[in-house]
Amino acid sequence: MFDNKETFKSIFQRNLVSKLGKPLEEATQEDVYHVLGSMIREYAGQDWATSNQGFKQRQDKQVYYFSLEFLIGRLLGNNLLNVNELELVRDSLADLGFSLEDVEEQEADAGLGNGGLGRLAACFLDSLASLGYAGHGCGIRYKYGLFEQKIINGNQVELPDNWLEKGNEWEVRRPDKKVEVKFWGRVETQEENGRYQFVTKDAESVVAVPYDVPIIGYGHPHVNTLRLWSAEPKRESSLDTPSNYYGYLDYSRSVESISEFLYPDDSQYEGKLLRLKQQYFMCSSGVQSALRTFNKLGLSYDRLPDKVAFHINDTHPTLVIPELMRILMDDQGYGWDEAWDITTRTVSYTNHTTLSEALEKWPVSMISKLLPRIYMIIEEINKRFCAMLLDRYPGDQERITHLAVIAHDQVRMAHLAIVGSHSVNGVAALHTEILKEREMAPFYALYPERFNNKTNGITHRRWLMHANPKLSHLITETIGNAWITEPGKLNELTTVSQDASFQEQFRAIKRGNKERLAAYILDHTGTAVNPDSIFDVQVKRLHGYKRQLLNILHVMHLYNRLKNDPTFDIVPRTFIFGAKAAPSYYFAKKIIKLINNVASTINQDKAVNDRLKVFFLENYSVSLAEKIIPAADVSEQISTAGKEASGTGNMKFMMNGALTIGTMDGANVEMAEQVGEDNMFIFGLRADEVLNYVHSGSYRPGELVSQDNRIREVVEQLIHPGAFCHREGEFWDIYDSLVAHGDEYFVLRDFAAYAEAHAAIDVAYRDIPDWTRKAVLNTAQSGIFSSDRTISEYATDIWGIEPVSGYWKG
Ligand code: 26V
Repeated sequence: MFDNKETFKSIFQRNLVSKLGKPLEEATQEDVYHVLGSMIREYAGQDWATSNQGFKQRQDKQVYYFSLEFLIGRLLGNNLLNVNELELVRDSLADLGFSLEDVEEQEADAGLGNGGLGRLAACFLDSLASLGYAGHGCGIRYKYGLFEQKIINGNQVELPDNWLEKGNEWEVRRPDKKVEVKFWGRVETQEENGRYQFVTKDAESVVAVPYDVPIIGYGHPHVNTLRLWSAEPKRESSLDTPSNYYGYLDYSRSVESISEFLYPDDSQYEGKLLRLKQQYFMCSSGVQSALRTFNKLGLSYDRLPDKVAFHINDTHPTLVIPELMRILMDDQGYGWDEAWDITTRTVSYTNHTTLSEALEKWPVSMISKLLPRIYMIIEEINKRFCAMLLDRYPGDQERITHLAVIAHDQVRMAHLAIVGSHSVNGVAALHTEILKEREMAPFYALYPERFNNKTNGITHRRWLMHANPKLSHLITETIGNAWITEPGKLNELTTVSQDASFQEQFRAIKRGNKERLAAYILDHTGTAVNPDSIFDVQVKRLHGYKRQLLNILHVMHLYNRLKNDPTFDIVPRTFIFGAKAAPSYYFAKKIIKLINNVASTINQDKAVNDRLKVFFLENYSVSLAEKIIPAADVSEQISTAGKEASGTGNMKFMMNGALTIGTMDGANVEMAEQVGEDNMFIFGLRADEVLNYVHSGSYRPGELVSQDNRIREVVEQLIHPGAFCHREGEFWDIYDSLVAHGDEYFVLRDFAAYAEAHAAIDVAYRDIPDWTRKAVLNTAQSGIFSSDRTISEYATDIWGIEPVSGYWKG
């Protein structure tokens, strides 16, 4: 791209003048960010056009990954990495008096997602482009991303995330590619030549305008598209009377609200009309736009499944199924059976959770009014599906009601997604087993060939090469650079895991990352951190099943011991938390408050704060994760077994050489298979044991409270004013959830095992060479968790595609 530093510097300065009218001396860091970003975007534009032409000429099958969430984070550093200009730009900017790291800080995170599901979609985009697949994202350009979290007096406060305030260098508005999406109205049936035609009358039209973001592949000129849709009002010509004009303003505001904000709830379904509108808006726009591209090939729609795959990320985009049926039947004239065959062969679906409270069920009254034609189609899908079931299970009405797509006046989106697609996958081996054997067992009995597992992955380009450049260099110096394109080769590090000089360098890098995080913490909290302490980190969304509560109760216990037992000797430990709670999730917010109370008491207590410190870092986000994860020694992955579908943070920590303390849940199970249980700290109930307790109803947390002094002491501290509880009953709700309401997440049941695992960490950390060996082995065995592996599996097993261009080996 730039031949050398001098060329870069002169092009850069020219752009500074032409774009901002500023000479170098007057440029701010923000100016540098904007100019550099626009240069990279424009440069990628060439390859983008070439990639698109290539797709068309070769008639490559296109994958469209539909997701309500893409948690991208920042793009500057990653794009520089992928176009292979990171070093040159860093050095050149340094010559000009700027630090690339500081310039990167100017970019707002694209926080268009809640957590794991949205971040997975972003990792997948990076892998699709880097492996040279024709695979694109389809989502919504929310004006406001996930809220910004502030902690005030220990409580979470949400502020709007106005991420577009300073503009977005990466997007291109494409008004020429707009489509129209229709809501409300009524369906009229007309008979034409003996065939029924369905026409929706008096519908409200919304214009969907795409904003395209180039997704640049690593090391070769392959650029895919993330197409984010924005809702705009349709301009009517007859606004001549004042009442019409005010009516138009109302309409216009209601339209714009569709792409206004991302719903900040995860794992908690709420039947909000606006959310349903968002879903259909995205599905309809994406399907129409993909079919427009397909149309240019001049092929029959019979060939659609050979040329197009629609993948739906969780059930949120399930309306892709009836929308495709609608277009095939109403616009293309297909009969039901042919349209159904084409649709099911085109669509595939990933399940991301078995939590029943997250399952989407839309009220029939809502869907049928908002989307009358779509609802008719869903009804017909349900009718035919139930008829098939009746044939198979005659008289078994109970089973049929249990499986139906529509029952009890609700449309069950997961059922619609399974029935209407050719592939259903879970996101880790254990999760897929639970789907097959438990949650979706009756569907598995019907369609065993549809179910498959695709264990999640993370892009090692963002999470290792970009987040931890020094470790990446050390790895390359040691085993060569083949691991970059074949991350499985990280396992060649196994041979140096005990090499003293390698270990020393590995540790120095971790230490440097810890110093950097310590500086961040000091800057943001005013409290100093000892970089020689064990950095023990739990960062993820706040949810009961993720058990941040188990972690903080154990910290409270450590504090109690340090205060009461003068012989208690521990390696200094710094516990770090980061988590956003859904704004309406009362219990989760109480846990944030508890963590902050504990942090403030411990950090101020001179009797312990040389050995124990606790931090809650506010506004956990992708860019903060990139600072925290490379600095971690211990990774907390402690969900109630059977509840965490996969987890992906677990993989990021592993890749960066942290040791996991975790339950046998989600992908932790496969991590243990890779690295060996000796190199992790596995504890707690297994998924089948949890299930047995649930079935038998035999778990009695109250007994643990009376039997175990440690537990009794900490649960009492939740309600009696003292070190952690500032007023009588401050944490009654937490106390009750554990003691009176049966401790749904088995926090107390796993407490003893968890404390034991922590004690084992304390012992293990004292043997520095052996700890380092384990850490190196974790990095070495993490390659399989690259999303490149995951995406290759989706490509082969689900989408039936091959790379259309290969890595550039230059
Ligand atoms: C659910 C809902 C429910 C309705 C309201 C809006 C909303 C928004 C997001 C979600 C997603 C919940 C599912 C989810 O995020 N699952 C996570 O997916 C990760 C990627 O597969 C996986 O690693 C995590 O274990 C899983 O919890």
